[in-house]
Amino acid sequence: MSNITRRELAQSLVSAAALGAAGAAPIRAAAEGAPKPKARSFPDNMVWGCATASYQIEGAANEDGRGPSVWDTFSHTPGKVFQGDTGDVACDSYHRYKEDVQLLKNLGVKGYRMSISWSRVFPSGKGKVNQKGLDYYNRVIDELLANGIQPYVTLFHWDLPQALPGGWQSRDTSKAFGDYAGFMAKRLSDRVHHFFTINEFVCFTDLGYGQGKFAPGLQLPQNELAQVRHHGVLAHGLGVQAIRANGRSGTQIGLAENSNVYVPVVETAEHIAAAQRAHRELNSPFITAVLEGKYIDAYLNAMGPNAPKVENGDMQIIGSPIDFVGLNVYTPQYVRADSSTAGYSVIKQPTSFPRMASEWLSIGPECLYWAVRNLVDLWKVPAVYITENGCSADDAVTPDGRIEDTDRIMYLRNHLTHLQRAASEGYPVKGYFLWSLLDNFEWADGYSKRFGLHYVDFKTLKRTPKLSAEWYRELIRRNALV
Ligand code: PNW
Repeated sequence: MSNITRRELAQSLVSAAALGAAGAAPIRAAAEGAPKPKARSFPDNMVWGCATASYQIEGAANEDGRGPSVWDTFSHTPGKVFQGDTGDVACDSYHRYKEDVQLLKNLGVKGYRMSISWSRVFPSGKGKVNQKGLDYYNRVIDELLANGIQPYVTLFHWDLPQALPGGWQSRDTSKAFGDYAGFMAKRLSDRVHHFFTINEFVCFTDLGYGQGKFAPGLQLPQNELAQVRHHGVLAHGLGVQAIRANGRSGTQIGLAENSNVYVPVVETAEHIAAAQRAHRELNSPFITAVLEGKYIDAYLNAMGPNAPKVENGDMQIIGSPIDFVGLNVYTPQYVRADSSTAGYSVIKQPTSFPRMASEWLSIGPECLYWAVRNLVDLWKVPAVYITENGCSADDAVTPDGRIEDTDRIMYLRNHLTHLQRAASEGYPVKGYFLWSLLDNFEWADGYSKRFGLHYVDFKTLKRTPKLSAEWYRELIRRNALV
């Protein structure tokens, strides 16, 4: 106390008094129904939306000529997915897509992020096209547009055609992805203006081929895993080039990536710089490689003899210019500056750190702000979409059929407060896609974890809007925090 001078104390009292005087007016104005102060608003052209993915919602796994994907094989392998759940039926969106478009319309969203099942369109991953599979996506896209909703299309959300030999261990899969991406751009870019090449590299590479928790369930040694990652980013680059070559001019191309988000422990210059450095170095196999067109020394040194084998021209392909970056943001990692060689360290979360219903989903809403800020400060990205954010919750149905998910609203409200901060500081936030429209097949957790704004009864497939759907509709209507 004695270190605070009288002058400082007096000054803070003066400013508190001034705030009090100025503060009186807005309180009256709000009570009179005046517009919300700008401080809570989002940019005028903000695209509000919801996100889903093909294998998680479509079902109809064996219909109209769809070929199996690695997730069909994996989910049908005993012991791989919670209680043996599969995506055979999922939310049956294949047949109920019109109803789902009405759910979107009722929310008032401008955009819908959906993914294409590669093996529905190319049952063998390449070669002969399955017209009936393509027709399904034409119907969905036309239905969205007829309801004033723009489709934002992800080309690969983990459901790799089973028929591709070697999966992502093979470089040919990257080439097959490029061909498929070019084909889809040719067929859809008259109506689809935004494409995401690939969703979340780390999940289908490290979780699929390293830890074995996701399809195809392998546990490869480090050098082979590094090659799988390399084929993932190479596929992205080939996809970007193919969409540019085959899509209409003006088609916007990006990816949907879940970079680790490094949050400075305290907002001081040194911790902010440390978090930014961690962001670049600890995301080096993926977003750093894509945006810099190289594997930085931090990655190559860490991998040593296990570093990926890179062919001539690969890095240029991987670094092909993109129009925007999509970020899937769920959890924070806290970083502080220190005197180690790296100059920073990532702090272990205490066991009491709050979480949502999924074990991995710790709650640190400021991660939404730092995800955007680190990305844009590091690489001057011109446009950012939040392509996923949302949470699992222990949703219960009341006797009169309501789902009062106040915890999900808490999660979303707090995250969006930090997105609003990023936008109001001038970071180029263009849109937000909430994960997810519906409860759905949550990968290895099967149907046990619910992320939807709409509750799905997996026996009847009935959809019921949760309280969070009502809340999101109001936020969209105001284009401001609620
Ligand atoms: C993302 N983790 O996956 C996916 O893009 C969605 O398909 C998925 O349903 C959603 O987030 C919710 O999980 C993740 O273990 C899966 O850290 C697992 C993790 C992160 C993201």
